Amino acid sequence: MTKTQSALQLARKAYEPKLPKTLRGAIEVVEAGVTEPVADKEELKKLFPHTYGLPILRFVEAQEKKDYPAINVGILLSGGPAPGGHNVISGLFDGLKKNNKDSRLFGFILGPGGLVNHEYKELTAEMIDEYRNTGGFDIIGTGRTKLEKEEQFEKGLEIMRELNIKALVIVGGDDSNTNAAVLAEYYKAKDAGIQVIGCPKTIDGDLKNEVVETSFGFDTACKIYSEIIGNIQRDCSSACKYWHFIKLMGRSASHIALECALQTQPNICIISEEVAARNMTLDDVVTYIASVVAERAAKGLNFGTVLIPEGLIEFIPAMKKLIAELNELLADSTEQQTTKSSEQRNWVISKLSPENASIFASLPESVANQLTLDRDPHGNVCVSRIETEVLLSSMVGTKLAQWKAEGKYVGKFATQHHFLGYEGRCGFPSNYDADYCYSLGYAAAQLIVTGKSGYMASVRNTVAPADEWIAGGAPLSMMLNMERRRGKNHPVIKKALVDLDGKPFKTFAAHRDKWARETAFIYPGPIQYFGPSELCDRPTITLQLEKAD
Ligand code: FBP
Repeated sequence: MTKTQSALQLARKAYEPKLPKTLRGAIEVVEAGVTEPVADKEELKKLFPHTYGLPILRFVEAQEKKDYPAINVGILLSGGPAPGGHNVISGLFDGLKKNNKDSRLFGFILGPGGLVNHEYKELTAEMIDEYRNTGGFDIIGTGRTKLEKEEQFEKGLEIMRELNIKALVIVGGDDSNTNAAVLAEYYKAKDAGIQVIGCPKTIDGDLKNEVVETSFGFDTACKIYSEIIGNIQRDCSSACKYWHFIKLMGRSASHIALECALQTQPNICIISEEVAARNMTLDDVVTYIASVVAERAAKGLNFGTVLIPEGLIEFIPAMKKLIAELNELLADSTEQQTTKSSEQRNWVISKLSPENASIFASLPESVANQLTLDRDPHGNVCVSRIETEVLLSSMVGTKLAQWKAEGKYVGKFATQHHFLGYEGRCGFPSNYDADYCYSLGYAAAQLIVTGKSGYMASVRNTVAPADEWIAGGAPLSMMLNMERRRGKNHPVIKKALVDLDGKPFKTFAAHRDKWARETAFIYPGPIQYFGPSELCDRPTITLQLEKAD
């Protein structure tokens, strides 16, 4: 039985993603000079002897089309979904077929686990056509298995040899592209004949550098969240009775919160990176929010919006130290931990340093418990499960009650809580993400047919019309540095945090006091897919500001 499809799904099927001019005809590769990683050069040179120092690649129009042999390629989607993944697959498929119609594409099921467990399906034209320009990763699914053990690499090799696969595309965030870098090095060192290409995905927007200007999905997710924030703000300024505390996904970096603030002009937006740079305590953050609430209340405005990045807790310096010690303790500990949460709490307190033990003991029980929950396979705290919006609003409530008793505040403080996360990760990709992802997939195909490995597909200059986008490849090794994970030093791709000297933050900082005092809300409305380019193809404000120079 054919599945019922929505009117938009049917209409989007017909959408033809825009490709850069240089990818449309015959293509040639141009190499720039050798590259170096951002830090820890000597250590990384030793760990990645075969893929260290590769040149940046750029595709240009060629005079004549080259013939490439048919090739079998595998693809896997890794980590959280992000709008546009299906277009990476369709761009890769079309790019491979353009070079040789006998090339084949295999998808590994549920992420890296599918490669290791030999679960796959061949992706045919009919299957891919069903998913063009749709959100989600459901064509093959995704997972967070970390590829780190030699036996996993060997299991992968086994199935790829069986399917005669010569290249593997790993679509993921910083951790998954770290996997891609490690795998590329391993297969090159072994002369296994398998190329590995990464692709920058994550709604978090923290996988970017001089050659990768954004990760796909960030654009759509921010537009979806901004639509919802705008709707909440309109309700807020209609009913005039609630303070809305809105937590936004984004694991570590505050790019999503910042972009949504630029799109919607809330009364308050906390930027974790600023909290860390200013060495702020939890109480400082609470006092700042309470002051804005009190200032507005004095003018009779007992309503407003507060945007909170989900990673905030980890950026408060004292909390960061606590989490680092908890990570080591929970990674190393072989001691039996009891299941009752009060006993678990006491056990943790008894093991922590006195300074961290006292902070841990002072936290509300629910937050303390959330901090000791299982880590993800990469050793990260599952920040999306920590209810920071509830923690902050209750602490603000307590502070305001104190101020009221002291006669410093007169007003009403009623709250609503929201967590915007999963509702933005699988939306229909915006035109920007649909075009960007299709181009990334197409660029990956070109890297593969030209024999490259250890590269991330890259498409730049995306604030310009798609015609002028610059496609190529960025060496994964240039993005690595050494970081402490689960109690040990590991090579990982450096996360791009919000740059406090960058234009997006400075623009926000220049306006936030006005947005706090006044009600200057903006209502972005839903993503537009059909209509004039200025309405439908516009990139994020973050990207526009970053590229404005
Ligand atoms: P990726 O970095 O894998 O793209 O994950 C993004 C993200 O949505 C984060 O914003 C969030 O903290 C996390 O995934 C939630 O993970 P999960 O899907 O496992 O609940």
